[in-house]
Amino acid sequence: MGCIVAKEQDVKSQKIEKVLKQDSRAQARIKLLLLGPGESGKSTVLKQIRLWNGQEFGSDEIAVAKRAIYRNIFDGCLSLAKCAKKLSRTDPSFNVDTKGFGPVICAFIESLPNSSPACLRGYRPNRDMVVLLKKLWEQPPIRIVYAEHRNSLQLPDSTEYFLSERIDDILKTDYVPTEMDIVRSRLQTTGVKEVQVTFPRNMKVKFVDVGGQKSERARWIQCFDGVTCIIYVVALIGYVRLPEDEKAFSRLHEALDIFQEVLANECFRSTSVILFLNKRDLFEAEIQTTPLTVCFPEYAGDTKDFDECTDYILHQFEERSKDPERIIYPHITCATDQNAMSLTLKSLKHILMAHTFVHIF
Ligand SMILES: Nc1nc2c(ncn2[C@@H]2O[C@H](COP(=O)(O)OP(=O)(O)OP(=O)(O)O)[C@@H](O)[C@H]2O)c(=O)[nH]1
Ligand SMILES: [Mg+2]
Repeated sequence: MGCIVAKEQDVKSQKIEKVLKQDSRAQARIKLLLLGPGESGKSTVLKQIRLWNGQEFGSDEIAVAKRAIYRNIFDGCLSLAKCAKKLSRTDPSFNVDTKGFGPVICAFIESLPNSSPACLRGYRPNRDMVVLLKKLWEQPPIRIVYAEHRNSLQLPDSTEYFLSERIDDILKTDYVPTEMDIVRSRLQTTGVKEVQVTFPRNMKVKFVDVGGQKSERARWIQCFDGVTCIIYVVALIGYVRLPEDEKAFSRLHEALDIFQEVLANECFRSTSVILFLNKRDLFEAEIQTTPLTVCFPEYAGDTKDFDECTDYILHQFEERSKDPERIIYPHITCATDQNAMSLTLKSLKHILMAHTFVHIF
């Protein structure tokens, strides 16, 4: 059955591609806008789109990613160390193994110019610093803080990946980040980034990636003209994360509010929306210990059932659309998983082609 549907889809796509090939005017009009709150995974999705399309990372991007990885490790460790230090003073039950832990954490914090976020803005940790951070990560109290407090600390999502799985390679003097390391690295987007992608069979699509942090969202309006489709990316794990804007209850609520605002914009009255409910891996693990009711107290389903929980969240997004005619295409994604993403992107291509076809002719 699935095979027949796929075959029909392929035949349909081929017909549309033929028309697109003949009409360069149509090709130029395909513009996809990636929207969503900060850290939801927009730039990661775009990296996967490029890789899927055979566009490798250039040497400049690799160098930037290497610096970002050092900095991600640093940011993660700094938050953990500060939290551990605070707990060791304020929480008598926090079991600090002073042998090793005290000196390592002190050496780390003392080695910094000044640990306030403003002073560290342009700070670039070097390899020696990363050697120290590896030692810090190995301290049992740091691992306790990571296990018990990571959601409230806003750590970079790849902290554990870099420090547990990749640290030995990262510390090699000739280390060059792998594709996966680059996908896992976190560099906040500022301004508007455009990437032109030529899909197989000569389908040209312009992807526009914007920064999702509150300070960046004011710029979104510049990109609202001529959008074929929006990909709205939201991190499911946001149900246990603090919002950037204190008015919202959680990061997921913040994502819902922004989604509603986007849909209400006149420019998008007839724009299709593809919704990526992202970071499924983190969400799937987290619901085993933290119920969805911490974020949605009215949720009455099984709190450990992934499908039930994600259906409920999807329904919350659908409810924010006031237009019953609007089609929202949902996908549950893990943007760091290359295989899973290639399936999602295949179906994105079909949606896009069908939509563009309807839109133009
Ligand atoms: N575990 C996991 N990490 C993810 C996933 N998607 C993205 N990430 C990581 O989340 C971090 C933030 O992703 P970005 O793509 O930079 O987020 P963004 O939405 O572009 O953020 P802004 O540029 O600030 O708007 C990166 O370290 C990614 O590797 C996912 O599905 N699972
Ligand atoms: Mg980004």
